Amino acid sequence: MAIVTAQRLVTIERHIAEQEHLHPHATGEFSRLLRDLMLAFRLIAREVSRAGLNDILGLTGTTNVYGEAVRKLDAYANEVIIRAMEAGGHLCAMASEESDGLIHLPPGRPRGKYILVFDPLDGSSNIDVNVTIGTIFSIYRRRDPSSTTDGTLEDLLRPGSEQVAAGYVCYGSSVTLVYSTGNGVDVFTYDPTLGEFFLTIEKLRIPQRGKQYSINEGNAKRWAPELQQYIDYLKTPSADGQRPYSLRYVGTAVADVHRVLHYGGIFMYPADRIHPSGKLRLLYEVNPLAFLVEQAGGRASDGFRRILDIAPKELNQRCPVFLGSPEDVAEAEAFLQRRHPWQQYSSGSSEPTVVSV
Ligand code: AHM
Ligand code: MG
Repeated sequence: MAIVTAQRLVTIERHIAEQEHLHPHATGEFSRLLRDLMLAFRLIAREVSRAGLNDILGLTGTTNVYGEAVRKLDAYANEVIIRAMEAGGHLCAMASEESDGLIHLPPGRPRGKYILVFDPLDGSSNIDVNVTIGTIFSIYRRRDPSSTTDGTLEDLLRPGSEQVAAGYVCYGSSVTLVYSTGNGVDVFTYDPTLGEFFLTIEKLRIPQRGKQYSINEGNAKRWAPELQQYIDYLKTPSADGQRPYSLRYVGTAVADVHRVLHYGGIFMYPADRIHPSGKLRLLYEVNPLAFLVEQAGGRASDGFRRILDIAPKELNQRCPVFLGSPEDVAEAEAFLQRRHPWQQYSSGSSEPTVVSV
């Protein structure tokens, strides 16, 4: 089945303008914010595609051919987003996984009503080996929209259900932008020769169930027994052919979730004995990805509750993650909460047998 569903030739600019017209009272501020963000993504995409060349082109000294200081790619991405967004007048606050605390906006510029939270380059361990990495972003409206002062920490510490938009850019075999303003999920593919993102999938829907699971299985010995049992279940062949599932794990959340959004299945970064809240950060990574998954018809949970309902207490808070096809995530929850009928059976044999008690 062809993945591309868009029938119209629509650039991201036109798409943003069309969305704005759906809201007769829109001031254009949100659209301008998105356009500034797209510029930052274009700049990062350009640099990511040249990542491996820095050494041989002699760009790892103090300055590059343009006379600019050369930075590590994640620091570069962080700086580009801050520079593209800080003076636009649309934001009152920003926070990044790469920066400590709130990012201060320059003095003497107007403050807008939006807040931007981002992970500039997700999948840092994959940067140097040409494996897919991503940028994740999330946009909130400030608590008091009439205020003209800097946003505060309280403006940022909000449940993910209050996001007005979220998305990511996936720097893979092509560059893809996936985003939602709460009206479904649209996918754009970047043409580097034109510098344009074109709509390639309109209103992406995640399959109800998949056949792939995604988790760092190297941590298995540290997991709760309920999770070990769930993964064991996924690997046990079933009579209907639905199982065993295949394992896919890139180690870049953006890439793993991107695949799950298209093919279905489940992505997990659970708690374990060493990491009681998992590894991924609620504000920077988990909430935007959870928002997209729900907008595509999927489910996002920490194993016991809906992720988008969690009220964060601090910027760097971590959160266990189970997200993807609704049936798969509901099944994982049933295992973790000891509600799954299979738990009455022993694991380890291809045909479940009743455990004797
Ligand atoms: P990062 O923000 O330092 O890149 O870490 C987050 C990444 C996620 O993209 C990915 O899902 C996870 O770390 C992989 O972690 P692990 O190597 O423990 O499997
Ligand atoms: Mg990250």
